[in-house]
Amino acid sequence: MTDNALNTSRSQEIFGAAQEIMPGGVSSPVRAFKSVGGQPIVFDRVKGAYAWDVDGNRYIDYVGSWGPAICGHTHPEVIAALHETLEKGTSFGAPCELENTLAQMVIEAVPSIEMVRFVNSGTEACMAVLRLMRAFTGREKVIKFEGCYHGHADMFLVKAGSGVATLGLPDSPGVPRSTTANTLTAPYNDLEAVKELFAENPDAISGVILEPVVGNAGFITPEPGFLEGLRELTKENGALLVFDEVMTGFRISYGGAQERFGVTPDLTTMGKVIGGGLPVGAYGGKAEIMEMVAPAGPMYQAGTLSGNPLAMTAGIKTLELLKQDGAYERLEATTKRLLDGLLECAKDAGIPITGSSIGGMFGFYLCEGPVTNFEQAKSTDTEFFGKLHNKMLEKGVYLAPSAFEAGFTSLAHSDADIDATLQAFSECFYEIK
Ligand code: KE4
Repeated sequence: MTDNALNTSRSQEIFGAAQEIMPGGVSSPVRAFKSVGGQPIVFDRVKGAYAWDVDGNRYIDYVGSWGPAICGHTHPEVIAALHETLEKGTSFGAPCELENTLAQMVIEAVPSIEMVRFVNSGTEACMAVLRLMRAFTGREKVIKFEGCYHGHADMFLVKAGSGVATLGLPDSPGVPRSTTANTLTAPYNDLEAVKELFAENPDAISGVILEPVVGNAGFITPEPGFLEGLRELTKENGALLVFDEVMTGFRISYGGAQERFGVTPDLTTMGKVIGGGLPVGAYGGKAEIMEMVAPAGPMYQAGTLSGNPLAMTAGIKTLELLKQDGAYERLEATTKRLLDGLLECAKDAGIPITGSSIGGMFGFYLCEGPVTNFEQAKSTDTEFFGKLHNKMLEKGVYLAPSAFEAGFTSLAHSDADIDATLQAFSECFYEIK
């Protein structure tokens, strides 16, 4: 990979205009490159493992639209299926058999899910699942973990990860104290802290919600016994265990983290991959609990575009591709080769680094490690990461524009792409240090 300053004049022109008409020039904060500096790259098109910007520069893409592009961008079979559905309509606002098809696939794949409701984003799924936790248990408090991100609904914007951590927002303005008073937090991987919260709030906690692998504070895996311990603690206290698998669902295995780690929650939220690049979120779990959701039960939740045929089609085709033999073995091998190579490049250059990967997601911190919770994650060298991010762009590699985000591979990333990426990392580490 040769080092060359990128021509991004068209990106700068478009992003400059965007900032005049949209807050920060983006539709979602993390895209604004605030924490890595420099100007966001304006995408023109994507295909497979690659993205091209409006100036014609090509990048190997490790964001993949933040998870959905797990089969590679614009997979021909997904596009063909979408064209077919398009002819019949994009949204009905009425029942459609495609919803049955995707629901059946999700139920067959995910151990905790006997019944599922589709929504339009991970945020909606997490909002609804919290309401369901409260409706089912009659309790108002919820435990979340520092650094975990469950979308931008008020009650979750407490010590959240992703863009909140990236932008250093302590707790967003506009969130009433009365709303977050019922949100209790604990350090990730700290079972004792969870035990204490249950002891301090007897019969008041509806449940515990967590990312079973944290992808919104960088990349933090559960310590042995952590998920199992939460399963026991919630059962002992008459509370629900909820896995937010918006990111890990169909990403770290076909059955998600709950299949991979063998711990079955009561409820699960999903998103990203199950929409195959179109807006889909979902929440599901035991039928006994899900039957509370209107119109089967009294807990209200609704959505104009929920379950629309176009989004269902993209999700169905994406899961069909992922079900094919060898898909996850290939995804795992690609991601592990990338991460192992990255750690080696940094160590060769004498750069402190720690990191790991599971299935099609990975993450690293520029510090000695280990990193088992958000507090430790904050010791990563964000300044070095900013320089690394910018230099990798110059070398044609697009990493998540934040030190507090996971990275994503796809079935389209080739060995040559991984080799080129590792070459770029190695050059960058020596150029920056
Ligand atoms: P959305 O509302 O963005 O579809 O999903 C919210 C959400 C919920 N739960 C988890 C575990 C998530 O990772 C997310 C969204 N993830 C971020 C990336 N870290 C979306 C990117 C963005 O905010 O632009």
